[in-house]
Amino acid sequence: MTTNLSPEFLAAQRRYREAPTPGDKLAALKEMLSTIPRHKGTERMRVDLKARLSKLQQQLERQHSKRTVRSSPYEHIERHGAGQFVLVGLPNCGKSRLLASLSAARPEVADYPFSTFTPTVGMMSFEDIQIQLIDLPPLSDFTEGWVYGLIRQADAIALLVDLSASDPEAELLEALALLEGARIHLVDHLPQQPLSGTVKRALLLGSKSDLPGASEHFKALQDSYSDQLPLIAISVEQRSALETLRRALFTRLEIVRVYTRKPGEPLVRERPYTLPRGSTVLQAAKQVHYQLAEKLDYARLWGSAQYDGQRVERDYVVQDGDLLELHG
Ligand SMILES: Nc1nc2c(ncn2[C@@H]2O[C@H](COP(=O)(O)OP(=O)(O)OP(=O)(O)O)[C@@H](O)[C@H]2O)c(=O)[nH]1
Ligand SMILES: [Mg+2]
Repeated sequence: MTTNLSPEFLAAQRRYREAPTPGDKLAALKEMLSTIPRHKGTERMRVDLKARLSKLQQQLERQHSKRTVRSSPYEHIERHGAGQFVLVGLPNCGKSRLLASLSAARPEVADYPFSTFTPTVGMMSFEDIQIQLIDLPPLSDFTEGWVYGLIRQADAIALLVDLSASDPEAELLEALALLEGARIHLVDHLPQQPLSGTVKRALLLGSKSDLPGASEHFKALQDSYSDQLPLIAISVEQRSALETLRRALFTRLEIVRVYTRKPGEPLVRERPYTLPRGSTVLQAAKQVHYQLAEKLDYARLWGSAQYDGQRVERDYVVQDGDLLELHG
C-alpha cells in the first residue's frame, strides 16, 4: 500500500530516531503526527504513532511525579514477563519464603507475623518463560490501601493458607472476607458479565504441607473449597511440590506460548510470544509485528494441527506450544 510520505514527515521521523532526550522524541512525534498524510494507507502508522506518543507522555509524567512527593510509594509495579501474580495471605502464612524459593528475590523471611512491609518482586522461570511474582505485606485490618491496589492490578492471585495453623479454614474465610471488604472477589473463571468491584482469577495454596497436621487440614479444605477455586498443597521443603506449583501458576494465567519462524529457518521453539488462551493466528501475528498481521495471508503450523506444516487460516485458534510460519 502506498503511503506518500511528505519530506516534512520524513525529516520529523529522522529527528525522532536521532532525538537525544525523551522531550525531543516527544516533539518529533508530535510533528510526525501533524505532517503524516491522512488516508487509508497511513491508518495503521497513525495508530502506532498515537500509541507511542501517549506512552512517551506517560513516561515523562511518571519521571516528573517521581521528583514530587507521592502519596503512596507502591501504586503500580510494572508488569514483566508473561504475567503477574501477587502472593496474598494472612500474616506468617509463608508468602515471602515462597517467593524466595521460586525466584532469585530475597525478601525478608521471619518466624513471626508482620515481617513484610514493602512489596518484593521476583521472576519465576517456568520452562521457557518468566512469570512475575510479587510478595506483599499480609492481609489484616491494618493493611494499607496500596496493597489492595496492587492486588487489583495483578493478572491473578495466589492466596496462601497456612496448613499448619490450628484452623486453616477459618483463616481462609478471614482472608476472603478482608479481600471482599476491599471489593476483590476471587474466582475460578472470569465471568462473562462484569460484576461490581474487581474479579480476579485465583489459585489457593495450602502452604507448609510438610508440617504436622497439614494433610488432614488439606483434605478438609479440599472438601469445602475445591469446587470453588483450584487448590494445591505446597511446601518450600519439597522440590516436587514447587515444580507442580510452577506449572499451576502458568496454567492459571490462561495463556498460550506460540513460537514463530521465517520460511526456511530451522524448526526451533525458542523465545515464545505469549497470548491469552483462545487467541488466533492473526492475533499471534500482531504480536510479531502489526505490518505482518496486516499482510498475513495464512500460516503453516507445527503443533496442534493434524499434521506438521499444515496450512491454517487467520482465524485458527492457536494452542500452547504451536509453532507458526507466517505467510504474507
Ligand atoms: N516448614 C515450613 N515452614 C515454612 C514454609 N513456608 C514458610 N515457612 C516458615 O513460616 C514462617 C513465615 O514465613 P514468611 O515467608 O516470612 O511468611 P509471610 O507470609 O511472608 O509473613 P508476613 O510477611 O508477616 O505476612 C517462616 O519461619 C518460614 O520459614 C514451608 O513450606 N514449610
Ligand atoms: Mg512476608
